[in-house]
Amino acid sequence: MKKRILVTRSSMPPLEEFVDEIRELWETHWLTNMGPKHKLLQEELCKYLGVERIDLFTNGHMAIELTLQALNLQGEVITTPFTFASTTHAIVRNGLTPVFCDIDPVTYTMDTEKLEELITDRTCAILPVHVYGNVCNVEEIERIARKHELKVVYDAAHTFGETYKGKGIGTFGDASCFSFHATKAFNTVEGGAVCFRDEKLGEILYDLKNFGIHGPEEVSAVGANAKMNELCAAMGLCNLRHVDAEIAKRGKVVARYRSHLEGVEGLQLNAVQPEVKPNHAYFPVVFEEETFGASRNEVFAALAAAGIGARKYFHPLTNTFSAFHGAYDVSKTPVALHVSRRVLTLPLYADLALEDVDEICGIILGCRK
Ligand code: T4K
Repeated sequence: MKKRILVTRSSMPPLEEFVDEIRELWETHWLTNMGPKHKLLQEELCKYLGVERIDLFTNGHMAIELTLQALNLQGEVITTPFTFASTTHAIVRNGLTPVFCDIDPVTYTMDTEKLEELITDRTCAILPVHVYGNVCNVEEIERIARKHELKVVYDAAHTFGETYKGKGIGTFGDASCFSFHATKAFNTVEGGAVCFRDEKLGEILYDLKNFGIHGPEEVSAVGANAKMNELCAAMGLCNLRHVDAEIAKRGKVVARYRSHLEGVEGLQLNAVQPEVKPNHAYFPVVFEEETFGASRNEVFAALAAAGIGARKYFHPLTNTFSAFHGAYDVSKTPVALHVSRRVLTLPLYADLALEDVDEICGIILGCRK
């Protein structure tokens, strides 16, 4: 059966608004390489995200990969395997060694109780993930990083617009890397950004995203091409005007899911973090077969049969990818393994009809034996 409801659907501005936004590009012929739209989006995002410094990239992955390169790291980076391929790939593609810390069973973010024991004299950085928009234990990570003089780079791909204790989420760590992919709460079609503390780091990042070109006659680093183009920046400028409304609509969808699923035995819904202003990026549910009466895979199949495309974000764990040829011992991250075998991310986007949520929940609850 053809899927009628997918796990998400890109937010898009009214077509006329986008056409108006890009009209001047047809006059100037300036399409990329840090043009006026790029500059304006940077300024607008600094205000919206409550950060001082930001740079834009082609995508969230290059934001992470080039940040690690810019920090000139060597050795081991402590991270979590309960994430998208990008996080671990960014480490490995920099010639660094990922060391996997287990996750907290409630927030699915790095379990800071297990972090310090993984630090060795080869550790250079920590790369925690605010997975599903759940904010990591930033205070404890900061304390441990300071004590051991480690860099902290957050994978903030899922946390656009969130605040923790009133502070923009991009203000934590040495850098925070956002994704503006089409599937995210805020998108620039493809895109990403790095918020950073140190101006020097920003200067290096700026060069690295443009081949390492430092001046008209100087190439001082082996960079990549990771510049956000003007059409993507224009999409960002339009989407930014609507993002609060889109997030509010997502919040209504989440509330409807909770009205059906909260308190059902054997289901663990995503944590509500009282000090976080959420962006409702994802709606993950963990299914405990013994108490719920159906497994994650059974629910997944029942939804698929009804044309509903839930996703197993994040399964498999990155430390089990065949790309790594068994290099990592998954038994060291048992909580992550437990969650990844049981989690299903339910459809969530601004215009998802509440009646569709009712139907999805009906199918889920109907799976119980
Ligand atoms: N770190 C983390 C923790 C991440 O989750 C990600 C990306 C990154 C880093 C890297 O950021 P980017 O380099 O991607 O900016 C999707 C996204 O491609 C990816 O951005 C995202 N995480 C990941 C969790 O999900 P897929 O393979 O599941 O995408 P796909 O093509 O199956 O799309 C999912 C659904 O979204 C579709 O069923 C329908 C909808 N959709 C998709 C596209 C492409 C749209 O409505 N419009 C679209 O244009 O990876």
